[in-house]
Amino acid sequence: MDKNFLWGGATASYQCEGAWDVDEKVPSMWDVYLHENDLENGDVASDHYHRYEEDIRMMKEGGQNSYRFSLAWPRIIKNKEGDVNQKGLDFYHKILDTCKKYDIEPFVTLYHWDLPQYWEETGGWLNHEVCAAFEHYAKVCYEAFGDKIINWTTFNEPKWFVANGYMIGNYPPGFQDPQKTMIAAYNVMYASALGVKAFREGGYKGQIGIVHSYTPVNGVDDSIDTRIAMRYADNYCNNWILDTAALGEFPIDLISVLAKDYDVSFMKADELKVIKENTVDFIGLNYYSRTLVKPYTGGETQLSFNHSGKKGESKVLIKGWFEQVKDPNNETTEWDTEIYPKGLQDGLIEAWDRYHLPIYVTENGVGVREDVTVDQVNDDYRISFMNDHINAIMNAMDQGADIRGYYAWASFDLYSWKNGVEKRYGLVAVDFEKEQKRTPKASYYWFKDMIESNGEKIQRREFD
Ligand code: BGP
Repeated sequence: MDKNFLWGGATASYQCEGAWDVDEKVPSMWDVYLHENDLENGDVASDHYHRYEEDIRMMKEGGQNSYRFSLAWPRIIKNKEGDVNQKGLDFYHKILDTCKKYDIEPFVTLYHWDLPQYWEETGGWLNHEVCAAFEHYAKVCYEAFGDKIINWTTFNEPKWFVANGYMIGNYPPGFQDPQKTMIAAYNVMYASALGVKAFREGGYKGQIGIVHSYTPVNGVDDSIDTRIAMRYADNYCNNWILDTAALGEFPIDLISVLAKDYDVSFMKADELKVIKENTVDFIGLNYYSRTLVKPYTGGETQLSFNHSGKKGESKVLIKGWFEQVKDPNNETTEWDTEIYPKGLQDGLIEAWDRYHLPIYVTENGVGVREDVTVDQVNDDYRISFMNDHINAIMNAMDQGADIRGYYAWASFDLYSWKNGVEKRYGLVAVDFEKEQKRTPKASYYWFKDMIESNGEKIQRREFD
């Protein structure tokens, strides 16, 4: 591996910081949604707000050279007028200075889903004004941190928060409405392009990209109907983010299909030009699994998501488009995520062939229930998961893909959105019951050895 390859873990502000109302932070849409619905929340989470020093030191001690995290918009911008909260900036300066102290390269996301509630109250991503507000927030961040950060990304996973928030309805704001989904998707991609534009115009050093929840698509067979279903699935899952961010264009066949049933007049020529002219420098791909599909011709759209950790609750069937199916030969987690490292290899090669941009694997991990009261969590399943996925990355690199980093999700245990803290991903165990005690898991030491061996410790194999 190249000596500049970035090895680290990733987190997100809402999922780890806690301190939800400290130092003049205003509520985010997630704070309000979870409080109002009386659901487990991230009020305290991993208390990274107060324990960042220990957390970043542990990254260094674990052999890592980078940390991917997000900035919280509601910590930094106080209101719709765009006033800046200096205390919010100060917090991230402390994080960045600690990264520097330990020689950890920051890899920073501007938006990991915590929209300020004052914007949600005006319609959130359905309100076009939020695009300009995002641009303002991005500019504030570039100005404040431009000399400390060289790796920026605009959004984390537009597909995931838009589909879940506006189509499936399991995330705030909880809509199940295709027209709203399209408007939110468009506004997010336009806002992302505005963020890229402001970065370039400001002449800041470094590079800017976007992070996508990548689910490469496979079909159950090679028939024409399955191939058509695969294209629908790829457009729904991947292309409206990656084509738009990397090539500057929404997939034309997707827009023409949608235009038959929905109003697409919200797409404006001058804004599409901004999207075309402000494509990203690199792409970040979060990989948990692929999407295996077959045609879905009968019945209505059915979408549901497993937040209970009881197998069999996830469903994705989109009328006339595709049905997501399971491969009975592969293992799945209790949350219905198929373990399929070959999908990462295939997906990386596909993304490289298609976009020819540098790629960072910005999240990869496995979420499980774990007893963290023991002296050390022996998470051999996580070690084997990471081994197989890093092997997939190496195979893709051998075939020419330009991959520059790998981030385990997550650096340490944190709050997992609607799944609460029982679904654990961390390299470091956090005992939420016991004063947030941090204890490295076996995977943390394995990751350290693997990084120190520069990847030599990975057990290599070709996938069938
Ligand atoms: C990604 C998100 C992360 C993280 C991860 C695991 O979609 O970027 O924020 O949560 O998935 O998902 P979950 O916590 O829902 O299991």
